[in-house]
Amino acid sequence: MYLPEGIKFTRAITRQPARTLAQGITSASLGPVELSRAEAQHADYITALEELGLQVTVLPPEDDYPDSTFVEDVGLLFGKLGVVTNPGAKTRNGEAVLIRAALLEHFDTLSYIQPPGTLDGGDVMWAEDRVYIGLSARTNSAGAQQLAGYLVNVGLDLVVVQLREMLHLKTGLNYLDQGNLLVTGELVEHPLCADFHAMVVPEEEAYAANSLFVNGTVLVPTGHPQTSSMIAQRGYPVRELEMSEFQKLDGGLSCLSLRF
Ligand code: CIR
Repeated sequence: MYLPEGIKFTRAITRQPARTLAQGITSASLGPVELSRAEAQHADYITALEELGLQVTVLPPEDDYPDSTFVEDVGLLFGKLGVVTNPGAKTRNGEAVLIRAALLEHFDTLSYIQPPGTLDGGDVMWAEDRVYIGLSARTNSAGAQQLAGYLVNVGLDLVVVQLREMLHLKTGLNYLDQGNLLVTGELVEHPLCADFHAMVVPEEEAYAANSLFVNGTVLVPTGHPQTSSMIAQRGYPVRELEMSEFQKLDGGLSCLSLRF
Protein backbone atom coordinates (compact mmCIF):
# COMPACT_ATOMS: atom_id res chain seq x y z
CA MET A 1 0.00 0.00 0.00
CA TYR A 2 2.80 2.43 0.78
CA LEU A 3 5.02 4.06 -1.79
CA PRO A 4 8.66 3.22 -1.11
CA GLU A 5 10.00 6.71 -0.72
CA GLY A 6 7.20 8.96 0.43
CA ILE A 7 7.00 12.47 -0.90
CA LYS A 8 9.93 14.77 -1.45
CA PHE A 9 8.99 18.37 -0.85
CA THR A 10 10.82 21.13 -2.69
CA ARG A 11 8.83 24.18 -1.62
CA ALA A 12 6.79 25.62 1.20
CA ILE A 13 4.58 28.65 1.64
CA THR A 14 4.46 30.39 5.02
CA ARG A 15 3.09 33.69 6.31
CA GLN A 16 4.74 35.80 8.99
CA PRO A 17 2.65 36.15 12.16
CA ALA A 18 0.19 39.04 12.12
CA ARG A 19 0.94 41.81 14.61
CA THR A 20 -2.54 41.00 15.91
CA LEU A 21 -1.57 37.33 16.50
CA ALA A 22 -2.52 37.54 20.18
CA GLN A 23 -6.17 38.03 19.12
CA GLY A 24 -6.27 34.67 17.32
CA ILE A 25 -8.86 32.04 18.19
CA THR A 26 -7.94 29.72 21.02
CA SER A 27 -9.29 27.13 23.40
CA ALA A 28 -5.99 26.95 25.32
CA SER A 29 -5.26 28.71 28.59
CA LEU A 30 -1.51 28.91 28.28
CA GLY A 31 -1.13 32.64 28.88
CA PRO A 32 -0.72 35.68 26.66
CA VAL A 33 0.99 35.37 23.29
CA GLU A 34 4.31 37.21 22.99
CA LEU A 35 4.62 38.49 19.45
CA SER A 36 8.42 38.85 19.44
CA ARG A 37 8.84 35.25 20.62
CA ALA A 38 6.34 34.07 18.02
CA GLU A 39 8.31 35.89 15.33
CA ALA A 40 11.55 34.29 16.47
CA GLN A 41 9.94 30.83 16.58
CA HIS A 42 8.51 31.39 13.12
CA ALA A 43 11.94 32.38 11.79
CA ASP A 44 13.45 29.19 13.27
CA TYR A 45 10.70 27.15 11.63
CA ILE A 46 11.56 28.63 8.24
CA THR A 47 15.26 27.95 8.79
CA ALA A 48 14.45 24.32 9.61
CA LEU A 49 12.46 23.90 6.39
CA GLU A 50 15.24 25.51 4.38
CA GLU A 51 17.83 23.24 5.94
CA LEU A 52 15.67 20.27 4.93
CA GLY A 53 15.95 21.41 1.33
CA LEU A 54 12.78 23.45 0.83
CA GLN A 55 12.60 26.77 -0.92
CA VAL A 56 10.35 28.77 1.39
CA THR A 57 8.04 31.59 0.31
CA VAL A 58 7.47 33.94 3.23
CA LEU A 59 4.31 35.99 2.79
CA PRO A 60 3.95 39.29 4.68
CA PRO A 61 1.90 39.61 7.87
CA GLU A 62 -1.83 40.28 7.45
CA ASP A 63 -2.96 42.14 10.54
CA ASP A 64 -6.66 41.95 9.65
CA TYR A 65 -6.40 38.20 10.15
CA PRO A 66 -4.87 37.26 13.52
CA ASP A 67 -4.73 33.55 12.61
CA SER A 68 -3.31 34.02 9.11
CA THR A 69 0.11 32.58 9.98
CA PHE A 70 -1.66 29.17 10.12
CA VAL A 71 -1.59 28.91 6.32
CA GLU A 72 -2.20 25.18 6.30
CA ASP A 73 -5.88 25.77 6.91
CA VAL A 74 -6.52 27.72 3.70
CA GLY A 75 -4.85 25.54 1.10
CA LEU A 76 -4.50 21.88 0.14
CA LEU A 77 -1.80 20.67 -2.22
CA PHE A 78 -1.69 17.20 -3.75
CA GLY A 79 0.88 17.08 -6.53
CA LYS A 80 -0.68 19.00 -9.41
CA LEU A 81 -3.96 19.60 -7.56
CA GLY A 82 -4.19 22.84 -5.62
CA VAL A 83 -7.31 23.61 -3.60
CA VAL A 84 -8.26 26.84 -1.85
CA THR A 85 -10.44 26.02 1.15
CA ASN A 86 -13.34 27.82 2.78
CA PRO A 87 -12.25 28.00 6.44
CA GLY A 88 -14.94 27.19 8.97
CA ALA A 89 -14.27 30.06 11.40
CA LYS A 90 -15.88 33.35 10.37
CA THR A 91 -12.87 35.46 11.35
CA ARG A 92 -10.65 33.33 9.12
CA ASN A 93 -12.82 33.28 6.03
CA GLY A 94 -11.01 36.09 4.22
CA GLU A 95 -7.69 34.26 4.52
CA ALA A 96 -8.69 32.04 1.60
CA VAL A 97 -8.67 35.03 -0.75
CA LEU A 98 -5.19 35.98 0.47
CA ILE A 99 -3.62 32.59 -0.25
CA ARG A 100 -5.04 32.39 -3.77
CA ALA A 101 -2.48 34.71 -5.35
CA ALA A 102 0.42 32.92 -3.66
CA LEU A 103 -0.80 29.54 -4.93
CA LEU A 104 -1.36 30.83 -8.46
CA GLU A 105 2.39 31.48 -8.62
CA HIS A 106 2.85 27.70 -8.58
CA PHE A 107 -0.40 26.17 -9.88
CA ASP A 108 -1.95 26.91 -13.28
CA THR A 109 -5.44 26.26 -12.00
CA LEU A 110 -6.94 25.96 -8.57
CA SER A 111 -10.06 24.26 -7.26
CA TYR A 112 -12.21 25.82 -4.55
CA ILE A 113 -14.25 24.66 -1.58
CA GLN A 114 -17.44 26.68 -1.77
CA PRO A 115 -20.36 27.40 0.59
CA PRO A 116 -22.20 25.65 2.06
CA GLY A 117 -19.01 23.59 2.23
CA THR A 118 -16.47 24.56 4.86
CA LEU A 119 -13.06 23.00 5.26
CA ASP A 120 -9.91 23.75 7.26
CA GLY A 121 -6.69 22.25 5.91
CA GLY A 122 -5.83 21.10 9.43
CA ASP A 123 -8.58 18.52 9.02
CA VAL A 124 -6.90 16.88 6.04
CA MET A 125 -4.14 14.28 6.27
CA TRP A 126 -2.51 12.80 3.19
CA ALA A 127 -1.08 9.28 3.60
CA GLU A 128 0.18 7.83 0.31
CA ASP A 129 -2.81 6.82 -1.82
CA ARG A 130 -5.42 7.94 0.68
CA VAL A 131 -6.52 11.22 2.14
CA TYR A 132 -8.26 11.37 5.52
CA ILE A 133 -10.61 14.18 6.42
CA GLY A 134 -11.97 15.03 9.85
CA LEU A 135 -15.52 16.29 10.20
CA SER A 136 -15.12 18.91 12.90
CA ALA A 137 -16.53 22.23 14.06
CA ARG A 138 -14.62 23.71 11.09
CA THR A 139 -15.07 21.13 8.33
CA ASN A 140 -18.50 19.89 7.24
CA SER A 141 -19.64 17.05 5.02
CA ALA A 142 -20.41 19.39 2.11
CA GLY A 143 -16.76 20.49 2.20
CA ALA A 144 -15.61 16.88 2.39
CA GLN A 145 -17.78 15.92 -0.59
CA GLN A 146 -16.37 18.73 -2.70
CA LEU A 147 -12.83 17.65 -1.83
CA ALA A 148 -13.61 14.01 -2.68
CA GLY A 149 -14.75 15.17 -6.13
CA TYR A 150 -11.41 16.91 -6.76
CA LEU A 151 -9.30 14.05 -5.37
CA VAL A 152 -10.88 11.47 -7.68
CA ASN A 153 -9.24 13.28 -10.60
CA VAL A 154 -5.77 12.67 -9.18
CA GLY A 155 -6.43 9.07 -8.10
CA LEU A 156 -6.76 9.67 -4.35
CA ASP A 157 -9.49 8.21 -2.13
CA LEU A 158 -11.02 10.20 0.68
CA VAL A 159 -11.75 8.58 4.05
CA VAL A 160 -14.04 10.50 6.40
CA VAL A 161 -13.33 10.54 10.15
CA GLN A 162 -15.89 11.98 12.57
CA LEU A 163 -14.28 14.06 15.31
CA ARG A 164 -15.92 14.68 18.67
CA GLU A 165 -13.48 16.85 20.61
CA MET A 166 -10.44 17.78 18.61
CA LEU A 167 -10.07 21.10 16.84
CA HIS A 168 -8.69 19.44 13.71
CA LEU A 169 -7.92 15.91 12.52
CA LYS A 170 -4.20 16.68 12.56
CA THR A 171 -4.44 17.86 16.14
CA GLY A 172 -4.36 14.15 16.91
CA LEU A 173 -3.26 12.28 13.78
CA ASN A 174 -0.18 12.79 11.63
CA TYR A 175 1.36 10.59 8.98
CA LEU A 176 5.14 10.37 8.70
CA ASP A 177 6.08 7.87 5.96
CA GLN A 178 6.50 4.11 5.49
CA GLY A 179 3.18 3.53 7.23
CA ASN A 180 4.25 5.27 10.44
CA LEU A 181 1.52 7.32 12.08
CA LEU A 182 1.32 9.46 15.21
CA VAL A 183 -2.00 9.28 17.01
CA THR A 184 -3.45 10.52 20.28
CA GLY A 185 -6.64 11.17 22.23
CA GLU A 186 -10.01 10.29 20.76
CA LEU A 187 -8.37 8.82 17.63
CA VAL A 188 -6.30 6.13 19.35
CA GLU A 189 -9.13 3.58 19.20
CA HIS A 190 -10.20 4.49 15.66
CA PRO A 191 -10.21 1.53 13.22
CA LEU A 192 -8.09 3.50 10.74
CA CYS A 193 -5.08 2.96 13.04
CA ALA A 194 -5.08 -0.73 12.09
CA ASP A 195 -3.91 0.21 8.58
CA PHE A 196 -0.75 1.84 9.94
CA HIS A 197 2.20 1.30 12.25
CA ALA A 198 0.62 3.54 14.85
CA MET A 199 2.66 5.32 17.53
CA VAL A 200 0.47 6.40 20.42
CA VAL A 201 1.42 9.81 21.78
CA PRO A 202 0.71 9.92 25.53
CA GLU A 203 -2.01 12.30 26.70
CA GLU A 204 0.46 14.56 28.53
CA GLU A 205 2.35 15.08 25.26
CA ALA A 206 -0.74 15.28 23.04
CA TYR A 207 0.44 18.51 21.42
CA ALA A 208 3.38 16.60 19.87
CA ALA A 209 1.00 14.37 17.90
CA ASN A 210 1.22 17.28 15.48
CA SER A 211 4.82 16.57 14.58
CA LEU A 212 5.79 17.09 10.99
CA PHE A 213 7.60 14.78 8.57
CA VAL A 214 9.70 16.73 6.08
CA ASN A 215 11.98 14.93 3.65
CA GLY A 216 13.05 12.18 6.04
CA THR A 217 13.32 14.27 9.22
CA VAL A 218 10.58 14.75 11.80
CA LEU A 219 10.07 18.18 13.33
CA VAL A 220 8.83 17.82 16.92
CA PRO A 221 7.77 20.61 19.29
CA THR A 222 10.32 21.09 22.09
CA GLY A 223 9.42 19.65 25.49
CA HIS A 224 7.89 16.31 24.44
CA PRO A 225 10.67 13.81 25.22
CA GLN A 226 8.59 10.62 25.04
CA THR A 227 7.34 11.47 21.57
CA SER A 228 10.79 12.54 20.38
CA SER A 229 12.36 9.29 21.50
CA MET A 230 9.52 7.17 20.10
CA ILE A 231 10.02 8.78 16.70
CA ALA A 232 13.80 8.46 16.93
CA GLN A 233 13.41 4.76 17.76
CA ARG A 234 11.63 4.31 14.44
CA GLY A 235 14.80 5.55 12.81
CA TYR A 236 13.92 9.16 12.03
CA PRO A 237 16.24 12.07 12.70
CA VAL A 238 14.33 14.41 15.04
CA ARG A 239 14.64 18.19 15.07
CA GLU A 240 12.97 20.00 17.93
CA LEU A 241 11.46 23.44 17.51
CA GLU A 242 10.12 25.87 20.10
CA MET A 243 6.42 26.34 19.45
CA SER A 244 5.15 27.84 22.72
CA GLU A 245 3.54 30.94 21.22
CA PHE A 246 1.67 29.02 18.53
CA GLN A 247 0.56 26.36 21.00
CA LYS A 248 -1.14 29.13 22.96
CA LEU A 249 -3.35 29.54 19.86
CA ASP A 250 -3.99 25.83 19.24
CA GLY A 251 -1.56 25.90 16.32
CA GLY A 252 0.94 23.12 15.68
CA LEU A 253 3.91 22.51 13.42
CA SER A 254 1.92 21.43 10.38
CA CYS A 255 -0.29 24.56 10.53
CA LEU A 256 2.56 26.96 9.81
CA SER A 257 3.23 25.92 6.21
CA LEU A 258 1.91 24.53 2.98
CA ARG A 259 4.41 22.03 1.63
CA PHE A 260 4.65 20.77 -1.94
C1 CIR B 1 -7.59 28.52 14.83
O1 CIR B 1 -8.27 28.23 15.84
O2 CIR B 1 -8.06 28.51 13.71
C2 CIR B 1 -6.16 28.91 15.03
N1 CIR B 1 -6.01 29.63 16.26
C3 CIR B 1 -5.28 27.68 15.05
C4 CIR B 1 -5.28 26.95 13.76
C5 CIR B 1 -4.43 25.76 13.78
N2 CIR B 1 -4.34 25.17 12.49
C6 CIR B 1 -4.18 23.88 12.30
O3 CIR B 1 -4.20 23.09 13.20
N3 CIR B 1 -4.07 23.47 11.03
